[in-house]
Amino acid sequence: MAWKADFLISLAIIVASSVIAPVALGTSYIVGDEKGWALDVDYQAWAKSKTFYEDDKLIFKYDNKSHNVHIVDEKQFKFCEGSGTPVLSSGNDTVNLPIAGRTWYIDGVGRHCKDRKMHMAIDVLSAPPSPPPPSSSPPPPTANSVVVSTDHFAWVMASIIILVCHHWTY
Ligand SMILES: [Cu+2]
Repeated sequence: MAWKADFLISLAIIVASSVIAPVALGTSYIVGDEKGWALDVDYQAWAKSKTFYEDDKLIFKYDNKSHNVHIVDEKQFKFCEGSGTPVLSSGNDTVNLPIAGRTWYIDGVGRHCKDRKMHMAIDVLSAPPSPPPPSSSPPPPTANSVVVSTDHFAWVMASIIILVCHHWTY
C-alpha cells in the first residue's frame, strides 16, 4: 500500500504546481517613504536609492491644500514649469510606470519646486526578464506555453481520474 501514499503525494505536488503560477506584479513605492511628498526632502537621492522597473507604481502622499504633483517633461522639470501639464491633486495619487525611460515630477505650488526640492526625475528600467529589442530576439514562445499548460492540465485530470478509479477499485 506504500505505493498508494507515494502516488497521493506526487498527485498533491502536481496539483499544487498547477495552481501556483508565477505572478508578475509591479512594486509600489511611496514617494519619500514616510515623509511623503513634502517640503525639503531630497527626492533625487530618494529616487537614486531605488531601482524602478516597468509596471512599478509611484504613490504620492501629501497634504493637497499645500501641494500637488505635475507630470512634466525634461525642460519643464529644469525650469520648474508645470503649467499646462497633467496635474494630480487628490493627496494620495498613484502613478503607473508602464514604460522604460525617464519621467519627471514637480510640485506646482508656489516655489516648492524651485526652492523646496519638490522635484524628482525617475529612471524606469525594462523588467529584468523581458527580452532585448524585438528586432534581435525570436518571437516569444506563446504557442508553446499554451500547449505545455494544456498538456499539464490534461496530466492533472488524468491523475485525478486514475486516483478516483483506484479508490473505487480497492
Ligand atoms: Cu508643494
